[in-house]
Amino acid sequence: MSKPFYITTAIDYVNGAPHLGHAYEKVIADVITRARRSLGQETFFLTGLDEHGQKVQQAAQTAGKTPQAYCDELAAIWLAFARKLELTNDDFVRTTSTRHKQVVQDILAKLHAAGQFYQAAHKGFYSTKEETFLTEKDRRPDGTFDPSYGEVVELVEENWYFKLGAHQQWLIDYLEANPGFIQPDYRRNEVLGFLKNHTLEDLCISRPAARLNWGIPLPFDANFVTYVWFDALVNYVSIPAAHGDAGVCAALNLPSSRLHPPSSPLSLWPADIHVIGKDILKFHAVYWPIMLKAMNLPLPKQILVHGWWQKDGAKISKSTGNIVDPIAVIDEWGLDAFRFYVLRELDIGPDGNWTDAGFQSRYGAELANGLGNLVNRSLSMLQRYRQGIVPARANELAPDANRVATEVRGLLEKNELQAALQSIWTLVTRANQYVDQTAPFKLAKDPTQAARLDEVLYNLSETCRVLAVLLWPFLPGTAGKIYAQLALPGTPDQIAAAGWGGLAAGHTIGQPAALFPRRDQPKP
Ligand code: ME8
Repeated sequence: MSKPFYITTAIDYVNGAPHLGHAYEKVIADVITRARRSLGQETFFLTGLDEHGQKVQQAAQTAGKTPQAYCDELAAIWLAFARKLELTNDDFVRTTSTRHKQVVQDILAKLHAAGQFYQAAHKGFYSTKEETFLTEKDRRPDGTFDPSYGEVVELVEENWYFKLGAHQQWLIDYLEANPGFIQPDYRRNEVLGFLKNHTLEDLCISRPAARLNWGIPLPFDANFVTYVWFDALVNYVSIPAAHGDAGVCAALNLPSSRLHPPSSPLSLWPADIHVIGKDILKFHAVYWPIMLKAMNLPLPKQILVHGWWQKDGAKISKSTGNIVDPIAVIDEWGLDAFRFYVLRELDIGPDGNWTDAGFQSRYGAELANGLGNLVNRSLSMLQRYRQGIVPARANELAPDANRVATEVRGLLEKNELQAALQSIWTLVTRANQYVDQTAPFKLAKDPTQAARLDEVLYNLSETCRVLAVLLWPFLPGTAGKIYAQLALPGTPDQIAAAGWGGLAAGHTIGQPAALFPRRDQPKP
């Protein structure tokens, strides 16, 4: 049984509606998944929802609903959002599902039996409003806590702790020996710096049920529920277990009778990539590897860390109204325009800044006037001058197309999505220049230039076909439309088809139609 390329995203808190940051991360994972499929690999793409914990409990309370009813309602919205983004996820985890909760409890029971946990009392400053312990770092320079924390009281609380400290040197050695484990490099250096300069505190893995009951009960102590991060991280292996992953089931001694393994089990773990945002790096690069080591499971191959979006240079925030509603953008401009902007504008790593003007400028220049214009005029001229019938093969643009296809293949293997788009657009630009240089509209007026016009039209229509193949992971709808306008069967979802010369002489194309309608009016 071959192991699919297994990719995950962070699972989102269901304490509100999805925003730009959530959409961006899911689109990154979707493009990487489609790219791997295009490169000929089997894939398994997991995304989903983090439904337990204080944030969700509070949001449910505010909405006047039980946490489960609240989660069920929001899960429908988030699932619809995944469909809106045309994510090709193979499963969708909800941490309130039985298949997940059981695995969390199995792991807790196993680690407890192995002596990995201990109980201790913690004395600290507790914000009743935020329902969280504050640390020394939360103090203002004058020693007081910010009034936004409300009343802060000193409290002693019993909890269960997971022994992390014993694994600190092991983790440092692992990160040093595996430079690709956390990407980009500066994120890896951040984690190494943290580990080398701090003594790891043990991780509190419980919350007293008396103050937070929206969580998975500890199987060995009914007075506590599981800390939401311990619960959430486990999704990356609970879903493989639910798909009958033999390695996970064996390492965790999961009773296969209870898991109802599917008739054709999948071998998923270890994950090839966890795609996450920069704020949750410590959980994935410190706690999760140590949890896996304690479970006797191998570590994921890579943690790929993206940056955060701002809007107009300021933090995205519902309360200040500084938001980008991805659904509104998609409804107005189309899904592919949204996918293109976020991937072309921002490399995976640094922070980005959304501006409506920047979005519209890329839409106009690169999509409407660049790609859209190229495809539309190429296919329109083939219709007008040759009744849509593809002339004999010609190879003038073949070196450019083949160079870009090779470059894109290499960049997709390295998950360099922005660079891949830049490379694809060198071909768009080259082909648009070719139209201007060869002036087929003039050639068409001169019967002695018929053979030259044939050559030009073949070069252009074949370039459109190659572009559809290269674009498919990024802009699947647009790639499909180009294929349909070329009247080619199937989906351009295999990069192997990008080799020059795929369009056969004598083939009749379909009707061209604008891919990205021009918008001369700025968005109101
Ligand atoms: O952290 N720009 O959930 P979450 C880019 N449930 N990415 C952003 C962003 C922004 N402005 N805001 C948030 C959680 N994100 C946990 C994860 S995983 C086992 C549990 C990203 O809903 C953020 O970095 O707060 C994270 O990767 C994802 O959205 C979910 O954030």
